[in-house]
Amino acid sequence: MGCLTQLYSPVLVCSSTQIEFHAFPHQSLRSFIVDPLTNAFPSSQSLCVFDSFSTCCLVCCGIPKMAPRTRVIIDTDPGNDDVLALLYALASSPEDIEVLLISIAFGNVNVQNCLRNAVSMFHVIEKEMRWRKEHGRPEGFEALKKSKPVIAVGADEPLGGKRVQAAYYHGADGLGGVHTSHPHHTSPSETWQHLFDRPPPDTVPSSTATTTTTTKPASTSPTSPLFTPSSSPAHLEILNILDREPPQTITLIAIGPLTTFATAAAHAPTTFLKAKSLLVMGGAIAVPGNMTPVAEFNALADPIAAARIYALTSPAPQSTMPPFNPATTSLTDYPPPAHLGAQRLRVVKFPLDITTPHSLRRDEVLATVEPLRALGSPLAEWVMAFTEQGFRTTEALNVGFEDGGGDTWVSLHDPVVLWFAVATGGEGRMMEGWEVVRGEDVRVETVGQWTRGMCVVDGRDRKKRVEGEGGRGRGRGRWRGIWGIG
Ligand SMILES: [Ca+2]
Repeated sequence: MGCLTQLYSPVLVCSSTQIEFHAFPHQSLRSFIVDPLTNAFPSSQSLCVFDSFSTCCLVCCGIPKMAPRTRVIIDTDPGNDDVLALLYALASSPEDIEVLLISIAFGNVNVQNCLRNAVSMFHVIEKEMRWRKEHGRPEGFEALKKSKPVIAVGADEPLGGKRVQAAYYHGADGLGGVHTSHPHHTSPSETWQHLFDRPPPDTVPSSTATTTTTTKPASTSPTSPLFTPSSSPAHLEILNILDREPPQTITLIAIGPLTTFATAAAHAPTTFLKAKSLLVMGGAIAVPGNMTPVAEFNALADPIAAARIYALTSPAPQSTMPPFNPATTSLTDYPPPAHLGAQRLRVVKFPLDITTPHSLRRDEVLATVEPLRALGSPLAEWVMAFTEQGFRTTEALNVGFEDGGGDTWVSLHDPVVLWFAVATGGEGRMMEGWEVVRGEDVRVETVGQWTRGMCVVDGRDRKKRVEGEGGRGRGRGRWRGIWGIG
């Protein structure tokens, strides 16, 4: 079943997580990349490239567009589909979404390559807006124009184990070699290489501080009109925002490994728990993984970070924490529940089960994006370059794509999460037409030789305890406390 997995603060006295599965309107996202670029035509009713997309989806699904604006922090490892997701968010209506911070971390490739891709994306957007203006078209990117996001650099290594990358799919540069094939669209090196240089150590906030007071910009490098670079570590920028904004108003979005969010949570858990919710692309529940037979990439890249984050959905976080090993993680345990307060983290998880079916076909791109490329759109040229590389890689790696051609498709894993954030206000309280199944229990394997990053789903029909019901011994929900596991 295509599903949306939602973990949130469990209602059980036990430590098990609870999950909701939602049927998802698959077809609605198929036009994700098509509509944005098509809508750049002056004939469109939309003033920005992606704005009418969400409206289109909601109309198609018969869902009234009533969600409030979502204020978000996005942690990302760009990456082909990361870039598409970011473009979608930044080109949405400012009434739907405000992107406060883009946190760049390792994942598909190392953090420097991810940073170059993100900064180059803004470089291309700048060129695209200029091109549209020169040709009498709406500039688009209304959310971006209304609110200039901060960009900060986060983790470059997982909390434990070796760094796993997805260069086999995304290319060594993370965007299918676009910096070699289309170097004119790459941000000048002086813009991205030193824009985020850290200040001298004596001006860096203490690693134990919960917040800093201001974003620390680089001093001498040229800046972008479209974003504010920060020289503060991304996890501190995340805590800055959560500290200064009212509780339960900021939605965190993870479309890469969870390392930076886990680091923020470890430094200041009570501040981190001020987040409204955390939307996570990652994991594979009832489908095979895309990196190993059982593991999805983001979960495999840092399962310890994922387990630490998911533990915060429990009233007893320690009971589902990964085994602490000072040799493999520098982060300490969370304080006891009494010190964390009553708030628990609400995690909405988007596993491969629901993201994979949201696909983009080559013939759709050729029919709608190619004409714009031919007219000279910088964005269309850039997007076509790395999506075409994605099609070719898909044909080379997978069974069933031997013939190539227009039927070849790639999945839009990360854009699904941003679509959800825009369409629902991050609430997850959707939606007519969605099926919801509650009460599942999902945990992440952190140490297995062949199962690292696997989502372990307790689908047994054992009875669960309910809130207020006591348990014998170490009994915890269906797990019954075997081996001391909650
Ligand atoms: Ca990603």
